[in-house]
Amino acid sequence: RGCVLIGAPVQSGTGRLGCDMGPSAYRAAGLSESLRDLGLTVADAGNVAPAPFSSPPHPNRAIRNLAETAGWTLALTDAAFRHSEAALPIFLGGDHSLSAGTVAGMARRAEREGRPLFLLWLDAHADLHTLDSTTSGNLHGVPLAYLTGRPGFSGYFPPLEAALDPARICMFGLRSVDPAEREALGRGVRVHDMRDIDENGVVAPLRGFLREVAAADGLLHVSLDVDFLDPGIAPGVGTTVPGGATFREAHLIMELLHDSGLVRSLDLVELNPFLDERGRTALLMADLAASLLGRRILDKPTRSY
Ligand code: DIR
Ligand code: MN
Ligand code: MN
Ligand code: MN
Repeated sequence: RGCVLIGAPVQSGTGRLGCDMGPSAYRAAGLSESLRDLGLTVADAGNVAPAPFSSPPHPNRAIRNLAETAGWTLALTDAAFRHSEAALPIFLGGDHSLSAGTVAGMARRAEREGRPLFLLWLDAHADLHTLDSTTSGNLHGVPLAYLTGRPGFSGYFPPLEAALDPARICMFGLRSVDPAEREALGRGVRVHDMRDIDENGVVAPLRGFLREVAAADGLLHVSLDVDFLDPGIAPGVGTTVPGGATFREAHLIMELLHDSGLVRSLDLVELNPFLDERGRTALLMADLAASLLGRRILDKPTRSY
């Protein structure tokens, strides 16, 4: 199975412009070439465009770009489903609202194969706001509430075909949670926040989750938010939070994921090239993708970030 790159220049879900340059930055960082060097077949499907969608005005006046974000969700659900049949899709974001679509499309793929979908969410944030609870109005904060079937999305977002069971979601890197998201976190999501990573590392917790995915014969989708990483190594994102994952913690997660053979699809989200320093965050994210797809330390190109 080869890979297919799919650009998702979504920025309707964030308060800052620049995420629409993400797909270009990954291409300029040589992502295709790095994956080809691993012996993989790599296609580039170009960029997706949002589908037309009309949402009525929402009573929460803080929300911005609702119809546009819903249109992206619709288009990306379709793209994820289509491109995941024969290849491993890598979605080049774009802000994290795009995962409402990519994960919904992978849920349809899993359904089609009669297997459960599991989700690994690597992020400083829980992204569990509903349309009613978001106070920032930035829809990159809502995809997991939509995907788990929380109330209030009906009529505003495309209808969800199958809600994801929170017990099949595993988060790593959490360190910024809004009060309204805390209660939703209690619904069975498996959470390894930064305190947990500091104390226990990433290996045992991740292996535990991967064992469950394997035992259920599941499909695994990985959603990697740039702000999972410490801002010192990944400055190219609009919502930096101190105390993030280190270079080796992040690569080790990717290396373990590769060894598991369970990953079926990947999002690279929240890169804002306008805030980056000479492409270093784009290069790091591209290198993490390469580790997930099989690059080992001894194969690594020498690079200074
Ligand atoms: C905050 C920040 N929880 C919000 N969220 C995200 O605006 O809802 N930042 N996702 O990346
Ligand atoms: Mn996020
Ligand atoms: Mn985040
Ligand atoms: Mn975000």
